[in-house]
This record gives sequence, structure tokens and C-alpha cells, in this order.
Amino acid sequence: TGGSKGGRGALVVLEGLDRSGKTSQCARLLSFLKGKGYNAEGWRFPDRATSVGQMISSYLANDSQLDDRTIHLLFSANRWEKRALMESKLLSGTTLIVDRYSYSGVAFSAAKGLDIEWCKAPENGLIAPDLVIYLDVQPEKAAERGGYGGERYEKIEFQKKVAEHYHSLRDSTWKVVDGFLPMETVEEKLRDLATSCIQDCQGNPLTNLAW
Ligand code: 2DT
Repeated sequence: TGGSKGGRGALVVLEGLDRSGKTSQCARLLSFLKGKGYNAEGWRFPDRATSVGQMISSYLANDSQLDDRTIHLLFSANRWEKRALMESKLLSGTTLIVDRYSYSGVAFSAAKGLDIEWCKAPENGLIAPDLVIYLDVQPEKAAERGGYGGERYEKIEFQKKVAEHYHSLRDSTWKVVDGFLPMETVEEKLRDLATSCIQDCQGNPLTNLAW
């Protein structure tokens, strides 16, 4: 099988603007990997199931108001509260396909005007992804895909700023995939990227984000 054979799992993160196709591609990738016999799980941030996640969820729905720095730290805390479980899953051989991570944390908060270095600081020490796949879409075209929902950040002008900040976060672990390619083409690219990452990360220890 394509299982882990005693090795560690890979931390694979998908990032992108709202309506970039991230969430459906995560699901497709996960079922492909499971079908191939890989030990894999799908995660997403924010994880709305925890009590911190519930505060985030009500903020996003505009049901509560929070200071920009306060909500930033709650998003970060929501990753920190999952860090130990994430580490043990990876070390025991489970690959995690994660819909949004620290890059969303920094890009969305910086788009509100917060200092980017301040935004990065609380992310340091979280587990560094082995691979970040950025699904690249233009905000205007993304909005045409059935439009944004009613959540707080789903506005074109704001999404443009988020895209600029995502751009400045790109590093050697990033692969940019055109989110407007046909769905099957995107899917195939993600399969190739993820399976090579799972193989290639075997010799590498887990590391932490150090921004
Ligand atoms: P979903 O629509 O994918 O559930 O995201 N966000 C997300 C932040 O502002 N900071 C973060 O750290 C994360 C993970 C992006 C909900 C919205 O929350 C934003 C969109």
C-alpha cells in the first residue's frame, strides 16, 4: 500500500482566498489518499468545534464583535490548542490535509491593517507544514463563482488585500496552483504534490514555524 510504513505523516496545508476551491479540493485529495491506502485525516482551521472555535465562529457570522488583535490571538490559540494532537498524529504516521493554517491567520489580520510582524509572532512554535498549496484565484473571478456568503471577510476589496499579504508570505514550501484550471486538473496536480511530499518528508524531522 501507499501507507506510511512506520514513517511520519506529512503536514499538507491548503491556502487560498474564499471561493478558491480549497475546501472541495481538500475533500477530493483526502479521499484519493485514503483510497490509495495512506493513513490520512482532513483538518480545518478555524476548528469551530472547540470553545475558542465557537467564539471565532460567532465573530465570523457577525454575531459578536471583537477587537482586531483579540480575534487574531483567538485564531492563533485555536491552532495552539490542537498542536499536541497534530504532533502526535504526524509522528504516528498520519498525514494531515489541512484547510487553512497560520498563513490565513497572518494574511487576513494584516489585511485589516495590523502590523505583519506582530501578526506572525504568535504563530512561531506551531508545527511548520511540509507543503503549502496555494490555490491562486483573482478575487473578482472568485466572487463570480456563485458569490461570497454572508461572513465577515467575504468582500472583494478585503479579499484583494488578503491576496497581497498571502503573496508576501510565500516561501520554499509553497506551490502555487492556478485555481481556475478545470477542477480535475487541479485535483491531479494536488495528488502529485501531496504524494511526493509524503515520500520526501520521511527523512526530515518535524520543525516549527520560525517567522
Ligand atoms: P473558512 O471559511 O475557511 O471556515 O474560514 N481566518 C482563518 C482568519 O482570519 N484567521 C485564521 O487564522 C484562519 C484560520 C479566513 C473562515 C474565515 O476565517 C479567516 C476565512
